[in-house]
Order: sequence, then C-alpha cells, then structure tokens
Amino acid sequence: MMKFMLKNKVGMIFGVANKRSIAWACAEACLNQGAKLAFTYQGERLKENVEKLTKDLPETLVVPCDVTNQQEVDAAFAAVGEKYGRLDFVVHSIAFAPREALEGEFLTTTREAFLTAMEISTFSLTQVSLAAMPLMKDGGSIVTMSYYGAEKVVMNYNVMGVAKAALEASTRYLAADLGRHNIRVNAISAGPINTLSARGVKNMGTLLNYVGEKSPLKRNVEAREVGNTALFLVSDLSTAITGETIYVDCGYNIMGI
Ligand code: 0WD
Repeated sequence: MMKFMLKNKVGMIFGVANKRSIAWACAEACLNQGAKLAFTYQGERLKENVEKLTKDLPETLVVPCDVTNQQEVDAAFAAVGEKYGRLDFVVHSIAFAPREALEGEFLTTTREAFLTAMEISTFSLTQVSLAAMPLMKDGGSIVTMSYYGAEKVVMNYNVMGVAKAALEASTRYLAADLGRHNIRVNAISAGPINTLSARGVKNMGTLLNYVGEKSPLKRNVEAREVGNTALFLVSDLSTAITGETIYVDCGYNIMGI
C-alpha cells in the first residue's frame, strides 16, 4: 500500500466552518497522507474555528477568503504562492443560499436569492480554478461538492439544486479547458450529512431517514467517506479521471422503485 500519497503536495481547502464540515473531513484525509494545507475561511465569524482546528498542524496557512470579494480571493492565492511557491490541489466545499429559498416552492425564488446562490455555490468554482491555474505548475486536481438535487427534484433543495446542476456542468467545462495544463476537475455528489449548511435545508432530518432506508447500503454517508474520495481524486490514483461527478451516497442514486 502506498504510504503518504500526498507527500510534498500542497492543497488549498475552501469551506471549513467547523469540525463537522465536509471540507474538514477532506483535510483530515489529505493530512494523513502527508499533504501541506492552506485553509480559507469566510469572514471573522469562522476565523477562530478554523484557527483552533489547525493550530497544531505544521506548515499550515490560514487565510480569509469570502468568494464574493475578488480581492480576498486574489490575496488568498497570493499568500499560498508566497508561502509554498506552488499548488497541487484544491478542495472547493462551499455553498450558500438564503434560508427562505430552501423551503416551500422553487417557483417563488427571488432574483436576489437566485443570483446569490449561483455566485457563491457555482461561479466560485470557476473563480477559484482560474486563480489556482498559474500556481499548479506540475498539473493539479480540483474537487468540488455536489448533491443529487442537481439532477432530480429534492424537496426544499430548490435553488441549490439549480446551482448544483450548473456546478456539475461547470466541472465538465473547466475540465475541458484545464486538461491541457494537466489539471483535473471533478465533483463528488455526496449523500446528505448533518452539517451546518445542511441544517439550513428544511426537513433535513426526514431526508436523512429516507436515504438511510432506501440506499442499497441501508445507511447514510459519513463525512469521512467523502473525505477519502476527495483524497483519491486529488491523489495520483485518479490521474485519468476528469470532468466526472462521482457519487458517494451509499448507492442511493442508482435506485428506481
Ligand atoms: O448533506 C450535506 N451536508 C451535503 C453537502 C451533501 C452534498 C453536498 N454538500 C456540499 C454543500 O452544498 C457545500 O458545497 O458540500 C459543501 C460543504 O458543505 P457542508 O460541509 O455540508 O457545510 P458547512 O460545514 O456549513 O460548510 C459550507 C461553508 C460555509 O459554512 P456556513 O454554514 O457558515 O455557510 O461554505 C462556506 C462557509 O464556510 N461559505 C463560503 N466560503 C467563502 N465565501 C461563503 C462565501 N461567500 N459562503 C459560505
């Protein structure tokens, strides 16, 4: 078995809000394989959380990066360039839609909620990929997080489902553009996990129970399992995989009636 698959590799992790975040599970999996990681946080409210989680890690960088602020994005990548001189992978694990858009009918989604969801949850992948490209001198791997609501209607998921559909399409277009630089771009379609963001979706508990019963494996996904798949996608085990959406959902998506 390969030990330290990510030795000498530098990664950037977007979307750690707390220890339950999928981004943190991805970080743990990568750290176990010897990666050096830079973490970004959105706004002062999350700074302390991220600093606490990462305080004992060697060669770590913690930088602010609200993706709605282009200057912060530029500064975050500049800081990574300055500290490590390179970048090998990015885990993009961020999304947002106003709470009122995540309940009731999709039909009544406001222009503002629609644009916000698309900016933070979808456009940010393109934004981050463009900024990462010059630092990925020896190629690289970019991984984003999607959900089944991108392709089938999931109650209350609404505008976020539309944003995830566009995210999966973005993954393919970015993979096509970045392939000649040996940069791969893939999405993980994760089953529901009880995180801070998930609690913003109304009746998340019902969804978790439903998937736990209907999925072939008869259980829900653990963040750790998503982290391990992210590790696979950023490692040299997956060098011919790009533009894909890979399900980490205990098989839920294959089921019909
Ligand atoms: O069931 C789930 N939890 C699933 C989540 C199933 C399938 C996919 N996902 C996706 C989410 O849609 C998201 O893209 O995984 C990704 C990570 O979500 P998470 O780990 O479930 O949620 P959380 O721990 O809350 O992290 C998302 C973070 C934000 O946290 P909060 O909850 O404070 O909004 O995204 C970040 C922020 O840290 N974020 C931003 N980062 C930069 N700029 C911004 C922003 N403007 N807005 C939110």
